[in-house]
Amino acid sequence: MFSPLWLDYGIGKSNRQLGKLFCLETSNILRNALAELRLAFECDVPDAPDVYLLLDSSGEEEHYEIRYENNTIEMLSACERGLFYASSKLIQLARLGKLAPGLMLKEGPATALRMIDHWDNLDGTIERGYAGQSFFFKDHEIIIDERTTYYARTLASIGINAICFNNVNVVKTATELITDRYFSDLNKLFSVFASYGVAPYLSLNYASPIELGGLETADPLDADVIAWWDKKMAEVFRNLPSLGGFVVKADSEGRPGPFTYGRNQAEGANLLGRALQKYDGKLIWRAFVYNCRQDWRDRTTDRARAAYDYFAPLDGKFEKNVYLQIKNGPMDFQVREPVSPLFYAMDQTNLILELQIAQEYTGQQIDLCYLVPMWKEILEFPAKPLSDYNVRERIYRPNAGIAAVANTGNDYNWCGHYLAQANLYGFGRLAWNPTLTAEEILDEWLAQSFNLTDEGARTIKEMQLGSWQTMENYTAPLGIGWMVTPHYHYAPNIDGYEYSLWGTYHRADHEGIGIDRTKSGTGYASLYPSEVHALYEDIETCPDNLLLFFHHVPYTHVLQSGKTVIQHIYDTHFTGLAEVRALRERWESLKPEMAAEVYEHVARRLDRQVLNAREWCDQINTYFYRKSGIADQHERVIYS
Ligand code: GCV
Repeated sequence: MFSPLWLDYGIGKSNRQLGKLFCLETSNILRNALAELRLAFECDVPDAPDVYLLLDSSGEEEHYEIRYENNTIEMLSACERGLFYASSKLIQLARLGKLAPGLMLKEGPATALRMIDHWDNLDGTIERGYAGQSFFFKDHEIIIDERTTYYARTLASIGINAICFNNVNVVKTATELITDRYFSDLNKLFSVFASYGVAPYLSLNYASPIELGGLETADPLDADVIAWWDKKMAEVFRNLPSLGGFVVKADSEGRPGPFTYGRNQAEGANLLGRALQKYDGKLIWRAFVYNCRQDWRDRTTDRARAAYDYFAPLDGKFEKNVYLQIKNGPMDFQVREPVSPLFYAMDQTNLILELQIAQEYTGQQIDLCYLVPMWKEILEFPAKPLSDYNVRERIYRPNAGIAAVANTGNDYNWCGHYLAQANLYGFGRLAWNPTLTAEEILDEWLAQSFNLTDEGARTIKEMQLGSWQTMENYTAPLGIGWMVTPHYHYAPNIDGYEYSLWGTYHRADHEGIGIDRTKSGTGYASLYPSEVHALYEDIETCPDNLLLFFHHVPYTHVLQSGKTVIQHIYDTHFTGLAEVRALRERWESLKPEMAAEVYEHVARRLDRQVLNAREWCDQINTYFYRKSGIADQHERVIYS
């Protein structure tokens, strides 16, 4: 069994009655839309409004209209998926107490592809999974059970329209997902998701021609390789007709790719893009390409530059069905990073923004961290008047999209932490409508997830809203990132990555800290459009929260806040720890109104967060006190 997430229709305003439901067409998606309405409303009630689900080819794909007048509710859309979304909206409005005669609503998603990426392995483990094991794979077999349908419903309820099931690190049996070993079970799995309008995708091993086909090469320009993929795609789509396409991680962290053969990333991606075109398939190619065998002594190679250097010169060179998926920042889902400069350099390429709902570096669903405020900042960067050209404008348009690494597993509560469910909900809602505020999203989620008093809802909302800033306070300071336990990425280890191969350094010595990414350093800052470049290049204008990402400064450097770097480090860490302790205390007030299981579960997570924050606070403060020899102005306890 499992927690209902936000689909417990017993929660929310209770006066929910409809008359008859009419739908002239029939299909799996429409049947599921009707089933959803029947679950959420008491139907066939005399005098209650009748509901019509109507396909109307005049509208835009996935958009819908709801009209409630003369005791009739009409829902119109050009496609079946749109009618499912309209039904979900009707349910949401009713649960929030906002469904009333006179309602006229026209809505549609802001971007075409709204995707969830699972990093599930076929043995049942999940890479960077913090909520149990996979509910798609176990012991190299595919699982189809009550969670399958429930999850498809859940995703569709927030407008997600694509899912990739397996880890982008495709190894061992996962390579065989495109063989007849798995076709039959995959087809069953896919049809569940397709019946909710969620297009199924798989991650692909670039070396498949070698590993499956027995060829000696996977060179994208080799005629035998091209022929092998053509034949393979014919076989795959014959067996998996609902497949939306593939996601590929190539030339990254040990995965094979075109670089092995002296080919560039466009040549590598286009091989697969072309093979997919006949089937209307999409090829999603990840831009997370960098040298993960760097020498820490080398100060000229900058991991932050890598994706830009590889991909920006290739703008306009990708096939029309190839999508480039770019992580939000140039490093890797840190609590604070600048936005990747690639978003401003590839106007002629289909782009997907990749976020991570899984909290790999942001508390692993043990620590509370509501990520929607971070995602909103990313989407809106750079703010006007700095530039008209923000990330949102690049990805909320046709032939573009937004994807995120899932935070779900087979834990009872799906997400490891009950309050981390808000991140899954928030991702879907933001993908649909980026103008929603972080608060509005929480209001919706709370009203559909728990029966709370106004005070209870306000408490959780405030806890969630401040949680990202709190985490930034008690972890790596001023945009420097990392300082985590290598490999696991939870808990502090300040020098853990300092002498490693991964290109993730803080360069702290007794005088100062930070990476010089200006023209006197790696030059990374110059990869941004000119106004943004100027902002970051100049130590006086560089925002405090990214200062150490762009500049190496003495501990005595005075920030825009008026504090020195060292005093900022001490202050934010003491504050962060105090904030986490306050979160733990605030949670006590929820005890009378939360189900005991939920209350206890979150309380235990917050206990662990207090320990984690204390460790971060003390280790960071001690480390920098030892390095700098500068005392805390407020003489708080620093364990020297
Ligand atoms: C799937 C980071 C993670 C890896 C992940 C990789 C990626 O490096 O730590 O576990 O691998 O990102 O996004 O491909």
